[in-house]
Amino acid sequence: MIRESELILNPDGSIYHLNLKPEQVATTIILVGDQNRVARISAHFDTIEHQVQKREFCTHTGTYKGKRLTVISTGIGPDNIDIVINELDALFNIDLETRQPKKELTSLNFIRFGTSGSLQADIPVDGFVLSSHGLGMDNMLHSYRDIHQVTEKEIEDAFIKHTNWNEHKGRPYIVACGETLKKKLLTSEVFEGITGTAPGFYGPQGRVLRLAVQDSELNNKLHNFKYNNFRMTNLEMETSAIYGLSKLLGHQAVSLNVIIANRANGTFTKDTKQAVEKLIVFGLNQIAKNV
Ligand code: R1P
Repeated sequence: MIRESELILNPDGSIYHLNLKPEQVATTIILVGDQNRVARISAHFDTIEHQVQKREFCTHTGTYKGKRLTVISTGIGPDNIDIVINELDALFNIDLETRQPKKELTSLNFIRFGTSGSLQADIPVDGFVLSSHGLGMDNMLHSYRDIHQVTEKEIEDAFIKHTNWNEHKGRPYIVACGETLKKKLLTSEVFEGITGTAPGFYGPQGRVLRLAVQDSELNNKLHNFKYNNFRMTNLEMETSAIYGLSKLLGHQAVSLNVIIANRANGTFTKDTKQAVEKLIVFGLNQIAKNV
């Protein structure tokens, strides 16, 4: 039995941070960073059956073209992903009455609709990137025991060597996307590659305002890193954590990002709202058709 201090429920029986009960969540879940993006996605739904918000975690569940979907905001960063994926998994795979893991597990689909910075000049602002892998520079996954079962050690070692990675920043971890889900979402208009997940927006992504960074060449090294047919396409703050926890828990995850900044040529999208809207329309249609 999982104790009350470990699996925290609110007085109404909902799970602690997300404020959700099992019947309020669909098995296909869209994850976004920005809480205001949730209503922009559910504005496309045919119906909305449930809405709730606690802190940065805003959730709408409804149907799109007849398919039941949940969209939830994670806020920024891998630490929030730890909360969101664990609590969503618990809603399906732990009996909240008996506080025991269920014998029959439900596998969920997690699809991130995010914004991101491109590391390659030929992946332009307003373009879409599907993350073949999440490359975590954030350390979150190292708190879990069995990560070697889901991480790609050979690519990690090649990356550590290529970047001369500073061990004080912890070992980068790499996890592949959910292959079955990827096949349902990828089209020829989407770039594919390794997405770097950073534990911060400025220094951890090589942005210098007033503080010097530990490795001023890091973004160049990321730009040049290749492994077999894959290169690093983009940088953001959630994908590796989503991929790592999803795989450990037996779920499928794919991250789709629209590029709003191009770090290689210094450009920024003319209209962030429009760029995100384009991704929403593309992503929802792919889900309705194929997932
Ligand atoms: C930083 O501005 C935030 O934007 C990106 C990063 O991953 C980080 O969360 O994604 P979202 O627009 O999905 O939040």
